[in-house]
Amino acid sequence: MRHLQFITAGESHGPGLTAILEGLPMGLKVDPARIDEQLARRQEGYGRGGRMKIERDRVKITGGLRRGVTLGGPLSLWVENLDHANWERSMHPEPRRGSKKPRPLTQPRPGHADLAGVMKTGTDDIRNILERASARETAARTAAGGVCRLLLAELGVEMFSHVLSIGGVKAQVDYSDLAALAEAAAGNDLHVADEAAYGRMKRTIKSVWGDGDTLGGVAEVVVSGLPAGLGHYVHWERRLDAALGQAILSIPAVKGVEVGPAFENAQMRGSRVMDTIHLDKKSARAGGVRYRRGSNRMGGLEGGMTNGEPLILRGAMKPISTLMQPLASVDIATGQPVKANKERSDCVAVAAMGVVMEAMAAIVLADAILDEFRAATMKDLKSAWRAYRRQITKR
Ligand code: EPS
Repeated sequence: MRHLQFITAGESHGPGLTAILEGLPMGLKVDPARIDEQLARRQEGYGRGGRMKIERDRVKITGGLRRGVTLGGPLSLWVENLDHANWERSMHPEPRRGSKKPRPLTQPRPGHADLAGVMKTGTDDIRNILERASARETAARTAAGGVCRLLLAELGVEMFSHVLSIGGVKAQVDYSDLAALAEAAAGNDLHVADEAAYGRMKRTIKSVWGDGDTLGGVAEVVVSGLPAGLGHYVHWERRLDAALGQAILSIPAVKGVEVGPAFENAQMRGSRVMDTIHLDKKSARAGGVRYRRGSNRMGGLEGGMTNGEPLILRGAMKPISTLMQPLASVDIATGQPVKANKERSDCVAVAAMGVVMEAMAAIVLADAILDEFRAATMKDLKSAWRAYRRQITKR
């Protein structure tokens, strides 16, 4: 990131999570209720485990805001872990006299950070790794992304996510009306726009959950309202697709990222893939841009820049690595073959991953916009944004 700085702190069963966002302009209205909506969406979805019944994620803003408006300094956000009350003995941050050392966890789970973390650090307790590696941290990202989303909304940039597949069950998606797609996806807990697929996904989850097994899937973020030209073609690290790709891949359990239907495009001829360029006289007469594209197979990005079409990003999430019927592992203390540790977890969290993808995309896009327009206040940012939008209609 070139302008915003963003960092989180906190463990899965510690007192809570902190996010700090630095580089926001002065004058952004931040209503915590709007951030809580995103935190609640991240908790949704059939297939989430017992933890989500305990938590009621809410943000508390502890710095950078005065009477609901940013001051331009670092914004500090706090999300409490209600479950900490049940983990006090093992996870209290301060040393406590007379408090016994908890029994170490020694059976690494395939697919989680457990074993590589042990080998990296030499710790004898896997909990020292998994507490921070846990996807619980994405609650803090969702809060920070929720703030960036408010900045984007003031510029007319909106986003939603929806689930394309879970455990091999695919949704049929109609892209002709994005507002209808967003509405349909918001209509259920799995964020699936296809009702028939929703039923099949639930049945698949139920059966796999009953086997003590887990599932993954694919979710997609759609962002509209971005003008052409954000990002850059000149250097690898300024290409917006690269920044977005890194942000999506940084989400725990995400092993693949796609801009538009990239893997499908790779199987096709160029003549069927490129988004043809046409004159749009109606838009030009109404003061809009004078180009329209015949399709959006580039996912809204060309040459590392937005091209004015909706931005479409997909993330592939591997099945959750904590299995209730655990797989083969080796005890790091005894060296004996064992079954992996069973830690309370989810069966599937693809809908949640979609919400976290939105948050990460919002952070990267806010950064790209602030980098492009360098403004100390929201007022200046909006006027630079409006001027740019006017300018590109003349090109
Ligand atoms: C959680 C994500 C998962 C859950 C966690 C809450 O994290 P992990 O990467 O560790 O599997 O397992 O819940 C628990 C650790 C628990 O005690 O249930 C989240 O997204 O909030």
